[in-house]
Amino acid sequence: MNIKKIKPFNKPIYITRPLLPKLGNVYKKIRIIWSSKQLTNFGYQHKELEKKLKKFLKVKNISLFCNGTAALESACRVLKLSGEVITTPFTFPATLHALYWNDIKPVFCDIEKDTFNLDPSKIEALITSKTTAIMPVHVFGNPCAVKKIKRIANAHKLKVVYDAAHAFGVKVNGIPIGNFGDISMFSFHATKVFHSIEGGCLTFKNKDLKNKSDLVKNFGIKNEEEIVMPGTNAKMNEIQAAIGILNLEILEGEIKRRRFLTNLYRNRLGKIPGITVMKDIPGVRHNYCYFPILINKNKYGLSRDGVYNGLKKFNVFARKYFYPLCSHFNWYKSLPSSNPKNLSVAEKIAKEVLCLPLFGSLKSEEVEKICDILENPKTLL
Ligand code: T4K
Repeated sequence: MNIKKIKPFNKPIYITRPLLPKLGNVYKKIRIIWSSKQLTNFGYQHKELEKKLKKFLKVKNISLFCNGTAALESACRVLKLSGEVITTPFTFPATLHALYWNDIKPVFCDIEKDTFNLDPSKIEALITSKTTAIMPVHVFGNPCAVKKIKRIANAHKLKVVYDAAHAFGVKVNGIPIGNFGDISMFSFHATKVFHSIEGGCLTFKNKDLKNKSDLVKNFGIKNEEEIVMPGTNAKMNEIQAAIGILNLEILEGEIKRRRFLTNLYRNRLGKIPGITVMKDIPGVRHNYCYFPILINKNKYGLSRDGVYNGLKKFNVFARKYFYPLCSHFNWYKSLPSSNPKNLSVAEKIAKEVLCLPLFGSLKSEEVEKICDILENPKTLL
């Protein structure tokens, strides 16, 4: 096969670029905030965003946060989780950090090879008398096996906290994803499909959990004279909330564009031996937050790391989400559940996965060119 001569991109192509509302609309919002002089502590923008998100996510209760990590840490606190929590090693470090800062020991469970999510058939064997909860992650926005996880949690009286950082706007058989488990956490970081620069939220069925969570994020202050619990400061400010409101208005266009680009990638890369692309799951409304591929070194002729480094020469900055596994962190690697033998699927996927650039302002020609580069592994050498 002839190797096509392909020139590097003349500007870096990153894994993502943030959704940006029109600057004129941002100015208008800033003018309103400036004239109100209320910059944080539950002002008008905060209230508006909370109302709009509750409607958009179709959840009973919601509490906004300054970021997703603080939200997840607070979720553990309001549920009083302790002892051991069963979770996945194939996630961003923040999932595990939320447990660490609550003095909770993670128990790592292997993942499914098709969704990269916690494998429900392996959860029960890990439950002990110390287990208080399951913390699954909807990795890359693919929903976890929510029904099976619910059945296991009910049978063993465990709480379920979903790390839904990637899953904003996802639905399972018409049910918006924030309705599963006791609590779900969404991240609104600039790299997410929907964002407020930094930010996040918790969603709950139980109003009491929302009330507690509203207290926890504001130092435990009930009123000027009553501090009812030890809290933290994890509030979303007015500028974050205003950006969230503006981005919510343009989100559908972003998801539509990402779906188009995802299909462009899938049509081209799905035909290349050694490259596996993920498919849409029947009954799921996806948000197309990431475009992960798996690279089988033997069949493709080049390793994942070879592709990652090769793409850099073309000014393409793909990311190895999620490598290394969290079970490899120094402070976790000696746990019995970190034994690679018990995490064989996660170990394999972490070595093969690569997320390619995907964002609304990415051009079709840029996706086509990335596919041209990947079509022949020798191009990457
Ligand atoms: N749980 C899960 C499963 C998560 O994935 C995350 C966060 C969390 C919990 C915690 O939620 P937060 O506390 O963050 O709300 C990024 C994000 O910082 C992080 O939010 C995200 N997951 C993770 C998957 O990705 P990095 O270290 O890879 O980001 P960084 O700075 O290398 O950015 C990636 C690329 O994005 C850059 O190369 C360029 C582009 N970019 C980035 C930023 C920040 C921009 O174009 N503009 C920007 O402002 O972690």
